[in-house]
Amino acid sequence: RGAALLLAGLALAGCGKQAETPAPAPAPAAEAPAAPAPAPAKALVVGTDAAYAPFESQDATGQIVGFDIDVVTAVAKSQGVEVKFVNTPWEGIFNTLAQGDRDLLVSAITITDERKQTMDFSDAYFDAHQLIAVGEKSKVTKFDDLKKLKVGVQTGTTGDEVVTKMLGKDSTNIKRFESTPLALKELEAGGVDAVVADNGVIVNYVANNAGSKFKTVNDPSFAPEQYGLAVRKGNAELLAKLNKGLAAIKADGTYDKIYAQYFGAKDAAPAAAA
Ligand code: LYS
Repeated sequence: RGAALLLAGLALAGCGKQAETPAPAPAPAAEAPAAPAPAPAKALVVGTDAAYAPFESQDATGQIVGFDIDVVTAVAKSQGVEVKFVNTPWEGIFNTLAQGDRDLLVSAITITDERKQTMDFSDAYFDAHQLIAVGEKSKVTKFDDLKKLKVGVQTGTTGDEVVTKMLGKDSTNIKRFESTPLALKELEAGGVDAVVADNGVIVNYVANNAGSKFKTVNDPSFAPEQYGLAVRKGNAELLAKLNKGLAAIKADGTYDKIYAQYFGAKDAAPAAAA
């Protein structure tokens, strides 16, 4: 009798085991394709390093805002395309474009011959130049005065380039930061004597951080720079659209409106024409 119970138990256990491994449920039949209405065009993915106010930054709610964002949004609207902005760290931003993770980049990117080797640029949409930020009591009056000082820059920027040229490639006095605000924070903390970065972002920082006690120093040796939208090398179709859009928003006053919102009214000179 004991053996019979044992057998019964084994049989049950066997059943249980079987029940534990049911055959996989058949996958639900694929939905029949929807009516052949044209699918809405996929939004262009726009990479931007949102740590560069007033060009691109995150507001209190985490939304990406700024001059660059408004310009690209207006360009896209004029061309009837959707855009989606994705916060993308500066270091590696060009790779995200090359690899196809982003369709275009807007990030206060200076058009340079070196970058043109690996990407294509739209017509210029903004004029810029380097600017020096120093403590308000600093004796620095020109770029040359930085030669023996500790200088903060954002890695891989045109600011990094000019400072590297001035101080020498192997200078241990160059402190490289992931973002320009971090470099400026370090200037505030006294860890560097100066920061060299784009004029717009330095002027904005000084204006919004009264406690920073900085002054700015310009130098005639700083070359004029121009920002462009970057697309993958050879993406002529998108490039043409962007240039058409830029021309349209410049022609209809949209660009000037956006510009005035961030930088005040432009002077009468038709300098906006790229
Ligand atoms: N315009 C400079 C450059 O292209 C600085 C860009 C930094 C953007 N976060 O190198």
